[in-house]
Amino acid sequence: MIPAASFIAAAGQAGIGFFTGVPCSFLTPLINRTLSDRSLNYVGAASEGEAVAIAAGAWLAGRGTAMMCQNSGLGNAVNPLTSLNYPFRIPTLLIVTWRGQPGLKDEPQHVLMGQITQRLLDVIEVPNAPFPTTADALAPALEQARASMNATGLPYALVMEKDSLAEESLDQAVRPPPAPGQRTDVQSHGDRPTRLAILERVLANVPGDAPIIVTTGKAGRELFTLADREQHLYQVGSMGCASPMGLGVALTTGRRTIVLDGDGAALMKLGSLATIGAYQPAGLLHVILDNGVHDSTGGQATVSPVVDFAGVALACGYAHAFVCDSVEGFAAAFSHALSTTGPCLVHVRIRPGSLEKLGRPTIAPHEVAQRFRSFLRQAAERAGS
Ligand SMILES: Cc1ncc(C[n+]2csc(CCOP(=O)(O)OP(=O)(O)O)c2C)c(N)n1
Repeated sequence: MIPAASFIAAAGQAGIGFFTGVPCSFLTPLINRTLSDRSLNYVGAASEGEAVAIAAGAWLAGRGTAMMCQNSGLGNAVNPLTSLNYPFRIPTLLIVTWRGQPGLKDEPQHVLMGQITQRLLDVIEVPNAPFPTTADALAPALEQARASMNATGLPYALVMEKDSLAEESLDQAVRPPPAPGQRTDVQSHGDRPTRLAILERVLANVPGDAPIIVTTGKAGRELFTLADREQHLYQVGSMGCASPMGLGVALTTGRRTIVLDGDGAALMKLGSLATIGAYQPAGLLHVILDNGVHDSTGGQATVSPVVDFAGVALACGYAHAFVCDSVEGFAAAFSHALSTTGPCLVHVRIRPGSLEKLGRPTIAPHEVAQRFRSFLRQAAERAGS
C-alpha cells in the first residue's frame, strides 16, 4: 500500500501532471488526492471514452497525461483507444482498476471483465503491468511506463488491485454554478446551406492562430479538401470525441480552440457538453454542423430534429449558444462567438450531402498529431505562455 501523494510525485517525475478519468472505489485515494491538490486540476469526465479524448487534447497541447478508470470503463474507452490514440500515436498513462480479479469476491457484473482485463489490454495493444504497491516499486514502474510511451507513442496501463493505496480524505472544491448563458437565434428558415459553404465561412473567419478539431466522416474530408493546414486535426475515428479533445486543448492552452462537430457525433457523446459547461474553458467554440443525418454512412436520420442543442448547451453551462440555418446567419453567429469568452456553441442547421469529389486526408494521422502539437507549441511560444 502506498500513499497517493507518492504515486503523484513519481508520476510528476515521469512528466505526467494532467489527470482525468471516472472514479472507481479502488481508485478513491488517488482521485481524492488529485481533487484535493488544487495544483493538479483533475478533470472529472462523464465517460471513460470522453476522458481518453480529454487527455489526448491535453497531450496535443503539451502535457503528460494519466486517465484513471474502473476496468468496466475500459469498455467505454476502447473506441478512442483504438481509433484515436493508436492511429494518432497519442500516449496516456491508463490507471485501470482490477475489479473482479479472479480469487477476489466481487459483484457479478465485474466477473467477466475481471477475467479479461489484461487480455483486453493486450488485444488492443496497450502494454500493461501491475500498479506498484510498494514505495520501492514506484519509480521503476513509472520509468517503465514513460520509456514505453516514449518508444511507441502509445498508451500504457497500470492495472490496480484492491487496496493498493492508503486511504485519503477528500477536500474537493465546490464548483460554482456558471452564470446563465445567453441564447441568440438567427434562423431565417429558408434553404439550408451545404456543409461546404459553412466550412468555407469558418476558414474565411477563423483566427490564423486557432486550432480546429474536426469530427469523423465527411466533415473532416471536406475541410481537408478545402484546405490542409497545420492547425487542423482531422479526427478520422473516435466518433464524438472532437469536443472532449477540444476541452483538453482549451483547458491546457487557455486559448481559442474551435471544434467542428456533427449532430450524430455530438449525440454520441452528449455528456461532453456537461463536462465542457462545468469546466468552462474560456476559448472553446463548439460548432455543430447539423444535417439531421449520419451523412457519412449513407444518410440515416439522427434524432437531432427533436434536439435543441443550444438549449442543451445552455442548460449545461455554456456561456453563449447560437442557432442559425444560413451562411449569413452562421457568419454573424461565428464572428460574434469569436468575440465572446466562455464555452460557446454555434448550432447550424445544414442540408445533407457533400462534395462529389471528396478527398481524404493524405497525411497519416500520427503526422497530423505531430504537426498539430508543434503548431500549438509554436502558438504558445508566440503568445509568450
Ligand atoms: C464509434 C463509431 N460508430 C460508428 C461509426 C461509423 N460512422 C462514421 S461517420 C458516422 C456518421 C457521423 O454522423 P454525423 O456526426 O452526424 O456527421 P455526418 O456524417 O452527418 O457529417 C458514423 C455512424 C464510427 N466511425 N465510430
